[in-house]
Amino acid sequence: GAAAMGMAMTANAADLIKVGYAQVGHESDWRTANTKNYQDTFTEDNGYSLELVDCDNDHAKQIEAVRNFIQEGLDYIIIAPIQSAGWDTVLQEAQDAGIPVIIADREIDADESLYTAWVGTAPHDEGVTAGKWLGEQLGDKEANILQIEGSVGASAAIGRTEGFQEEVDKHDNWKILDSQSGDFTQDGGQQVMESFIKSYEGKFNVVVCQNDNEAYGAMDAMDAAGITYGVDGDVTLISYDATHDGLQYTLDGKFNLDVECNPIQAQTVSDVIQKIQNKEDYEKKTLIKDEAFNAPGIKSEFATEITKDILDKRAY
Ligand code: GYE
Repeated sequence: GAAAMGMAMTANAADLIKVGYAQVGHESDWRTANTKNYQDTFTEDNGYSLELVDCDNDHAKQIEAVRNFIQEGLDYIIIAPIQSAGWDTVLQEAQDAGIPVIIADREIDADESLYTAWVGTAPHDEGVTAGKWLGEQLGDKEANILQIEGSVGASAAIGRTEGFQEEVDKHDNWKILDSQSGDFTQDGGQQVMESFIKSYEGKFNVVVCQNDNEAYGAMDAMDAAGITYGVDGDVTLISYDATHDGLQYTLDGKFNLDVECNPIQAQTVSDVIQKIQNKEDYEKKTLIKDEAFNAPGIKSEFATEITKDILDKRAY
């Protein structure tokens, strides 16, 4: 009847579910893919109007974006939290206004009663995977590690750092020589790697970058200094995200390992919203599953060998 017709034609603005997404920024290819995934999913055809705000990796801007969503009286607010701390006040404001909040992608340090649901990935597990893989590959060889962390205060960085550290602590002959933030950007990765090379040239055999873009920057810095990495090089290079380009470098043997983190989360968030709309039970927390990929020819209990087939299926 009328509802079906309404869906088939351009949706009536009043019928659309109004959703605000306070997005982290545009720091990485992962983020670009995540933004596109929301734009492709929260469409008018699917019954939504989407207001997506790029918060430029600025916590104050993100709080302001959420406050604006509350003031506009949107139906749902989605937040990909830049940092995990500092959310109590604005979440209370959303709750007082009766607007459900879904935390997406990253985690926050706030009581669960302050938000409706969470959908995201498990950075701590990703860090553990990287560490276990390295242990398996090195056997009893020593590891002198340089780590380029993600953005300071972001759960994606905190979790990866802690998970990896747990594995480092199990090896007497492993050492993290230094660990600095590259802010999840290619430029940041390059700058940190250049300064690491000045301080530690000849002293490291493992570089861990907490996302693919940082790893591209680190490769540029190592190339410029004549340092070799990857399966045929002196340095084992580990990255996180497993975006298309990251997996291409893995297939080429430039990355030894790329630990996946899946940015395709919008449909899962939409499913939660639809359940709330229909007054059905929904999951308070939904974890998006990840795996890990290593260069061809490397057998591992913790990662899959990358193939051209897997790469070709990776759209982002
Ligand atoms: O790894 C990085 C992005 O929050 C999991 O943020 C996400 C991270 C991702 O900028 O590339």
